[in-house]
Amino acid sequence: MRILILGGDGFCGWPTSLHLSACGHDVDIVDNFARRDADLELCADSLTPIEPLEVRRAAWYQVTGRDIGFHRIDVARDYEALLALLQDTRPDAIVHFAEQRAAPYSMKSSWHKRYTVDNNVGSTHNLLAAIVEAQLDAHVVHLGTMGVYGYGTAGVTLPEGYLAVRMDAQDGSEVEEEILYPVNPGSVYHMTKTLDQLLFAFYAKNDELRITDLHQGIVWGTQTPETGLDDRLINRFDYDGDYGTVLNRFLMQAAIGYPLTVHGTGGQTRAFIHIRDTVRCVQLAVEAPPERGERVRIYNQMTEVHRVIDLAGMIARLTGAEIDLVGNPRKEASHNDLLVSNRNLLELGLDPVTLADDLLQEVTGIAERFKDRCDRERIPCRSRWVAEAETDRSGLEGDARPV
Ligand code: NAD
Ligand code: USQ
Repeated sequence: MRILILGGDGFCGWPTSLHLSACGHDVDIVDNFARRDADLELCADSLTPIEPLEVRRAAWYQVTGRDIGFHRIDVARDYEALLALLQDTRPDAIVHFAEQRAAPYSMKSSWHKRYTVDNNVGSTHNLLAAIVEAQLDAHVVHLGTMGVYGYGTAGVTLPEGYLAVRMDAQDGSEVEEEILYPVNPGSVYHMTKTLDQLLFAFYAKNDELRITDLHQGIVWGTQTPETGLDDRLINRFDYDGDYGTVLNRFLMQAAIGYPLTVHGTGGQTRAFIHIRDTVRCVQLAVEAPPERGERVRIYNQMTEVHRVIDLAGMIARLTGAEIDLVGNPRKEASHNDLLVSNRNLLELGLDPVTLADDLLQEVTGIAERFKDRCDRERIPCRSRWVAEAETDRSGLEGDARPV
């Protein structure tokens, strides 16, 4: 298959590009390096030393003899370039990772809120409109989030995207319908993913676009079999207070002897998946496309559910790290239950990597190896969901990214 990977230079996109290329597909990456720019803005860097994309692509060619194409396009803003690329390459599938994905980053200031909405909703809508204009029958595989559902399931197992509801009709009969599961986003970032869902539902209905939306949990781990082939292919590892996600942050904190930063009581329960399973799930979804005219397929892309405090406990037991219960910068429930169905991907053949299999190897393999690259100043989460004081707006006017 010919596959475009939008956002193919990112944490999930890069290993997915390599994996799909290794599976024999013809892969082209589209990226505007917004994520690398955010590192500069935040004075943060990946714990792992990631190479420029040109070096990554050359290394992949050297190691495997396989070429991965690249097109520098801002999917949210360069509509004409995106359209021309679709018309030119006519891909069979398009994997869409090209969004601003950090909840804390999306809550930093009004600039970051507006950027996240414009970028994410703009990217998704440009892609859908361009597919229609190019008269293309490409299957769109989008990376969504478990966070569209919210995390309070009141003892109910979260279904995969749709909820069966019964309503009373005027004639006294009962009508049953399946609707999109009611959304309950917890950040501006998560809200953009709920807006994406509506765009997908409309274009699947109106234009019969073939779309799979993967509601992914928190991704942990770093390497995949392909990124491990050569140091120049290494994947990024975010640990800073904006982009670092909880489990990878704890792994790195344990490696450098920094007390594990549990927000509040740590009763927050979330869904997790290892990066090796992310790339495999995307492959499974790409290779099993829906029919034209089908409603959007929604899969819950997660493999395990854990409370934050339990994760901290597990890592503390493995490494002797201390646990620090810090004030929660977010507006979120202090504890919740979470039950999730992930039957669809299991039925397609997913065989999950579990924390029990891989946690220690991840601490010693990556966090320990690169711990000297860590800047401790970047660890605290400084982005607040609700402003404590008036936001400093200096330098945030217009479209310029704050520096
Ligand atoms: P990332 O920030 O590492 O990668 C995103 C990539 O998209 C970056 O390379 C960035 O430069 C690019 N990009 C952003 N806006 C773009 C635009 N307008 N035009 C072109 N390129 C653009 O993020 P990630 O962790 O790889 O996440 C990828 C996707 O998966 C996101 O949509 C995210 O919401 C979703 N997801 C991630 C996680 C996670 O834990 N990392 C969990 C669930 C869902
Ligand atoms: N948390 C801590 N300590 C930390 C960091 C986070 O206790 O040092 C807590 C947070 O308060 C939150 C939970 O851990 O309760 C998860 O936070 P996170 O930063 O690991 O994940 P989140 O903000 O939800 O976002 C990440 C990805 C996002 C993806 C989402 C999937 O950045 O792209 O959509 O996970 S999900 O959480 O399932 O919605």
